[in-house]
Amino acid sequence: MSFALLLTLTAVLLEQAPGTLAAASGGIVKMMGVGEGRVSIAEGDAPFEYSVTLGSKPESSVWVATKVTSSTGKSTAHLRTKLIVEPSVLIFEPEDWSGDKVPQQKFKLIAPEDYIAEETQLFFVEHVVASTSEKFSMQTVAFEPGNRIEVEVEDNDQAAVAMTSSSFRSVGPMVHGSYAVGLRSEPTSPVAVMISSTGGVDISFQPSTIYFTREQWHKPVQVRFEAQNTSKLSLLAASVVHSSESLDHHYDQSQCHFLPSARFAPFETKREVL
Ligand SMILES: [Ca+2]
Repeated sequence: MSFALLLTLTAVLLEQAPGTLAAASGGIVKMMGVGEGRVSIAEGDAPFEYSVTLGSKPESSVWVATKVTSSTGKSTAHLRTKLIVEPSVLIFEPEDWSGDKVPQQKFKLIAPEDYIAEETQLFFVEHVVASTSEKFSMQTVAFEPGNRIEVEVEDNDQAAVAMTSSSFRSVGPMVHGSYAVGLRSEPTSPVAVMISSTGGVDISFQPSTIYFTREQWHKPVQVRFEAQNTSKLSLLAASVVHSSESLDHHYDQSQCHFLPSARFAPFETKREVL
């Protein structure tokens, strides 16, 4: 029988679940602790738990499962990493009802910690039931307060290219300096950061293009630069300029945030060291 229920449940999960088609004779699936059906979870925080019970003792096993969809319509593969429901199925058996005892079971909504900037996302958790008991078939059952729970997942990541301030020293006619560049969040595609200078001083950079991938995005890269045969005045007028390119829109030039800013004066200092 379990196998038959599993097949039914799978079939119901694959189909778009009908709304709340509550027939008068149908059973009730109650969700407790979900208020009006809207909850909010911060990414990486403790799971949100709610209890499920049935309005009456069933005649046979009742399976309750969930289906997660996103308001943005992204693929299920992506959703699985953003909102997880555990366990995958709750099973209520008639023998769980003894005396006045009303069995309750819990679903946990988990928003796992990650390092990707996604902004706040809205998900829908829908419930489906499968049972050989007529009262608890998907066609007759009613959900209280409703079949669908809206789950807002608050993201705690911010996409940005961040850099340290530069240090430098002059050696004869040469001025050598360095600073570091890193990403604040994991990109969904490789990111190229291009470095150039303006202000009439020829500054060379090593490297002049930095590539960050999903594997090593968290390691800041040291950038060395040098200028030569130039005056203090022109050095002070020089700027280092950053631009970026990526298929991840957070890191593409049009939307990319640079911290503290996309350009800075590498030879500016309060101390008279030049
Ligand atoms: Ca995130």
